[in-house]
Amino acid sequence: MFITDNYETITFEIKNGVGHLTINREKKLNALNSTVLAELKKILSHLIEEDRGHTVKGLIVTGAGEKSFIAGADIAEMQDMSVDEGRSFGALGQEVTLLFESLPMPAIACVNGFALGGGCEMALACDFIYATESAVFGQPEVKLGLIPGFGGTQRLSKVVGRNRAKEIIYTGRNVLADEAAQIGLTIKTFSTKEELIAAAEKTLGLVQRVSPNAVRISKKVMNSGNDLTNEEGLKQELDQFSAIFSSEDMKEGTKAFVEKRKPEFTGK
Ligand code: CO8
Repeated sequence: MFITDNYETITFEIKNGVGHLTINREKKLNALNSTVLAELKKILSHLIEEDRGHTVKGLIVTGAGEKSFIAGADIAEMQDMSVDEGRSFGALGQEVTLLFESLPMPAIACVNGFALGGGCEMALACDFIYATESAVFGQPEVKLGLIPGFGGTQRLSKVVGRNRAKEIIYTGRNVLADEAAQIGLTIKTFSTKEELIAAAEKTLGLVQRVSPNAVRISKKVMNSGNDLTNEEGLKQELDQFSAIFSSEDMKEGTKAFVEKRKPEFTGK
């Protein structure tokens, strides 16, 4: 039985093999407080350690309502934190971003409205971002006397380039949907939230036709290669490329091609 139960601040449902994970604090524009982060940690850990891609073949991450994906970490909760409490809060947020990257299946951030601060950082931890024309990205932490604490100082540079990331972080300015697409922060833009979700479902439907094992290993090599030199990354690719020759999916995929039939992948 899959855990879809008893969350206070998130919802999780599975449709056609795709998990729909929604941050559900609409009145607070889905701001990330400790409860949201703890619940995200719980569901993501379950997907990694228990489900392991058996039931959930892809993940769509959204915010409840029409106005906001996630408007950042909860400022009201942060305002009275001590140094130690700030560290624990930052560590929990970072842990959640690492869990997104460790998922065995692709995760698409579907951004409708505000993706500010910790919201932009959660989207950056997903595999890629689809957005609506109403999307507003930004790292406004400096306006609060803070810095990005859920990975923004590291991941934003890797997606849009270091100097552009510096300009965005030093000014705290908004990045609207057109610019986000132009700088590669998002890869597709849609008019409505319905179209956005339908497109993400379609993409994850395509992913379900290929080898889950090959997708999982591609994700692992691409994510870890991001932090390696070219030479180290290529070595890791070669190690995984050769190891995959012992997989059932590789035997089935190549055999099916030669026999001119559709492959039946098991994910092993
Ligand atoms: N935290 C807490 N509450 C929030 C947040 C937030 N980030 N964003 C919105 N809300 C609440 C508002 O307080 C308001 O609550 P209430 O109705 O009870 O007064 C409700 O959501 C609706 O918001 P607004 O009335 O402000 O809606 P507007 O449409 O007028 O404005 C904005 C929308 C522009 C998005 C505005 O709400 C805003 O500026 N929000 C804050 C954006 C921001 O600065 N985000 C970054 C936060 S810092 C961060 O994310 C750091 C991450 C790393 C932390 C590491 C810690 C160690």
